[in-house]
Amino acid sequence: MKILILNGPNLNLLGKREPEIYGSDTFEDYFAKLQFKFKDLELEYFQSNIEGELIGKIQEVGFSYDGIVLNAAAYTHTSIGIGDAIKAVTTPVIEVHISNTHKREEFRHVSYISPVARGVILGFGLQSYDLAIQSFL
Ligand code: CA2
Repeated sequence: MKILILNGPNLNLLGKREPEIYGSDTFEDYFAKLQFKFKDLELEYFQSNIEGELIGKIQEVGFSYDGIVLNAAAYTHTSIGIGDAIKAVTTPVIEVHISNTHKREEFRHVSYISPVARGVILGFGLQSYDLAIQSFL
């Protein structure tokens, strides 16, 4: 089973800035733990700060992979383009967030991903990604 973990803008700063909100692990460290835990899965990780690159990656894998775990970060709240890409592909997408966006500013309560995602997992820290992977098993 092939699953892509796709992270959006600024998530490359995980573990380096704002640990009180996002924790102190880098995503690379956490990804290694996921690969160890889910040895039978082919996990791939891609991060970009560029909306078009995220859309390109969704199109690239979206007809062949078994799942996409997507944290579109700030683009969650703005990107009709990412929402349209998810709608256009056949691979199911689970939307994840590290923080509980509903406990935060009102602009984070809106998601262009949720209406086209298979499901949404948020507020469990990095464990949100683990839970999303489990939903494909
Ligand atoms: O809680 C989440 O996972 C978010 O997707 C994170 C986004 C935010 O815009 C969403 O509303 C919720 C922000 C990602 C920024 O990540 C940073 C990590 C470390 C330091 C600074 C930013």
